[in-house]
Amino acid sequence: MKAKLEEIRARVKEELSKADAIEKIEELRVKYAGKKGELTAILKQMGKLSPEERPVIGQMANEVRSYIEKEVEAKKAELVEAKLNKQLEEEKIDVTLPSDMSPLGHKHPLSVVLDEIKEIFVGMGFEIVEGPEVEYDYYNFEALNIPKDHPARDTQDTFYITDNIVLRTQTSPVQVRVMEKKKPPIRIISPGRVFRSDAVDATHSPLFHQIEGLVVDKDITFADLKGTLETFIKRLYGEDSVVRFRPHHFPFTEPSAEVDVQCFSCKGKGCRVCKNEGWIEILGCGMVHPKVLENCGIDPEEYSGFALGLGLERVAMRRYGVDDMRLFFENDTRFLSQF
Ligand code: 2NL
Repeated sequence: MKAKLEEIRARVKEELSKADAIEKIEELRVKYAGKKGELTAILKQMGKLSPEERPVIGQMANEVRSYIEKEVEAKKAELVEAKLNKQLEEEKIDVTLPSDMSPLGHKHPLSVVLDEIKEIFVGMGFEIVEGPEVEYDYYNFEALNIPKDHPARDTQDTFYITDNIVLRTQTSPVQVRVMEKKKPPIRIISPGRVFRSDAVDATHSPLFHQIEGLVVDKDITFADLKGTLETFIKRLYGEDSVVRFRPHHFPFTEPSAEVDVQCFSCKGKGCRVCKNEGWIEILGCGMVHPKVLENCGIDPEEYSGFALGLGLERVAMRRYGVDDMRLFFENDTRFLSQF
């Protein structure tokens, strides 16, 4: 029996040294020291021993059992550590390596120009006001002195939602709403999307952006309009810009004008940029029509005002030399990444 115990101990030692997985070690423990293991089998035969032999063999069996348990635990710990070290080695990350650069986006060219225009007007004391893109016919047309038979109301130009609801064709309705609510002084710009049922081509889109401006106060004159717009254009196109006012007609202003800037490419001589005109049209403007003020509950005998409107796409096309408006709306990054 003694020899058998020695032999078990030797076999455990031998097998443990060969074991390379935690599961195998556990199997080993069960095989030798488990309830149905070899050691237990030997202990069951203790009854056959003489009373003198029993304690000696008993002690020896206990020693072998604790030897097995100790060695099994030690080997287990060794393997767990080895496994962890291997994992740590394999999953090592060099935190000092430079990372892949994720591509940075940037402002859309229309936003660049819009932000610049907003900044100029805010600098002159204007507030920025926005409003609904779906409007009542009343706010888009009626209040602005655009009569029922005016060509601007033609179904060719306006998207009708119902008989009296439209997609706004300009941002003036935002300003009408402000005049209705607020007593002058009023000094606002209203930028936003506007809609016209135009066929798409290089210079027309059914959706484009407009910026309108409105000033209403006591004693506002055409001189205020001229001064403000000259300042605006010089800030936008450079202090040496030459500006001219040309008589025009809008139903919502009287008198009305269009404002041109002398071609910055040929200085007025005529070239491809200005289509040989020498001048480039920038915006439309005028003194707010007394009927419009009245429609909004403002007494035209007490107050006067001026208004202006300009298209954002046109400004951006000139600024960046873009000859096709559609490029702004296609979101092709090969185009957009150039700005
Ligand atoms: C253009 C230029 C313009 C206005 C817009 C306006 C707004 C109110 C009252 C009076 Cl609330 N006028 N806006 C004035 C003149 C020109 O836009 O080319 N429009 C077709």
